[in-house]
Amino acid sequence: MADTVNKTLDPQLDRRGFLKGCTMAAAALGLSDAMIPKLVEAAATAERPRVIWLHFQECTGCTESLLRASHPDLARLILDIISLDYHETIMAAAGHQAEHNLQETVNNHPFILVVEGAIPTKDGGIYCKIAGKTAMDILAEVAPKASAIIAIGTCAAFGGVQAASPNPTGAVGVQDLVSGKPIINIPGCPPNPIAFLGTVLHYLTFKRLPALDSLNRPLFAYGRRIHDHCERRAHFDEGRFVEQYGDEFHKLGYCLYKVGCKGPETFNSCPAVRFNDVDVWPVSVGHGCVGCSEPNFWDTMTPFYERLPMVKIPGAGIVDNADKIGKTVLGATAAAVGIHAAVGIGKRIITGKKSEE
Ligand code: FSX
Ligand code: SF4
Ligand code: F3S
Repeated sequence: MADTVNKTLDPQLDRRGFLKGCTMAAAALGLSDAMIPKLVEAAATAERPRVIWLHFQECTGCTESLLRASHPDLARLILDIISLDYHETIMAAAGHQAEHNLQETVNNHPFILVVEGAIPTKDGGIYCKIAGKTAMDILAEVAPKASAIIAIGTCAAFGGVQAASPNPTGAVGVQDLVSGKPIINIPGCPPNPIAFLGTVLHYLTFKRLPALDSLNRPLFAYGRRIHDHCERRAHFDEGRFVEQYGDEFHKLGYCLYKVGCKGPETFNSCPAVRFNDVDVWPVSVGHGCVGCSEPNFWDTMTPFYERLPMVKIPGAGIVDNADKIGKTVLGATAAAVGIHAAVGIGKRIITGKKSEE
């Protein structure tokens, strides 16, 4: 039954595409060129880990950005290095056969669990059901048997937009319910496919998960602040701002801080890795970052089109101030996370194994 999803997709990736994808992942991981052959070898020869991919409360944007991106090589590479045994959006199986596939892998094989979407916990979790079971119950059944869990997207990592106040369904992320397993968060709404690919390739090459930050995000992808790598940063430092979308300063590519860019408080690799073959990211096409990879961004980063609550902006030499802004708002975010974790959680899934790295 293994690999039922892969067989429904395109023909094999050619050598050129394979090498290109591995090279991109190596660059994202911050590895030197000398490490590329090791990565390529692992991608080509390592036993492909079985993956069960569960969908809960979300828009399927994570899957879309991963598999339908204008990087066909990237999508194909991801599907070449994992054995995707269960994925509700793209698997050929349906109904009882699909459920059988899920049980077969869960009960008989080691597997990595990927969760996309938040888990509603209010009223016994009735706001998301698949095959008659709540998302909470499915997670409670599958998570304890997984070798590791990847929460893909901000919904699975932190609850996502559906957790916005007043969070009517009690939506939470995987780590709010599951403990005792290695959990790696790959947030973003949607995340960059390279963050997922880099994580899997790191696992295959080095036999362990990449180093994580305090929010369980891989440091290689989330260790840098957007603002510090933004191509509009010189405009910020010089006090050249867009005052209104569509104004002359917008056309000149000035900094989007005053129209709401949350780059100073967001940690992600967007300016460096960018999206799709056209090599763009939100700020490069004229829209501020909304902080989509940060916990509670739906509450703490709104209104999206208003500037960060802060001090007045001097015309120049603002680098230090920008750094202070980031710290202040991140403090507020961390406090919000604490509150979020303390309330509204229906039940917790304890798996009994200690977390690893
Ligand atoms: Fe959507 Fe994924 Fe956003 Fe959530 O991405 S792009 S709502 S993070 O779970 O499908
Ligand atoms: Fe770039 Fe936004 Fe920072 Fe301006 S505020 S430099 S647009 S990240
Ligand atoms: Fe999200 Fe900001 Fe990147 S909105 S996609 S973290 S630029």
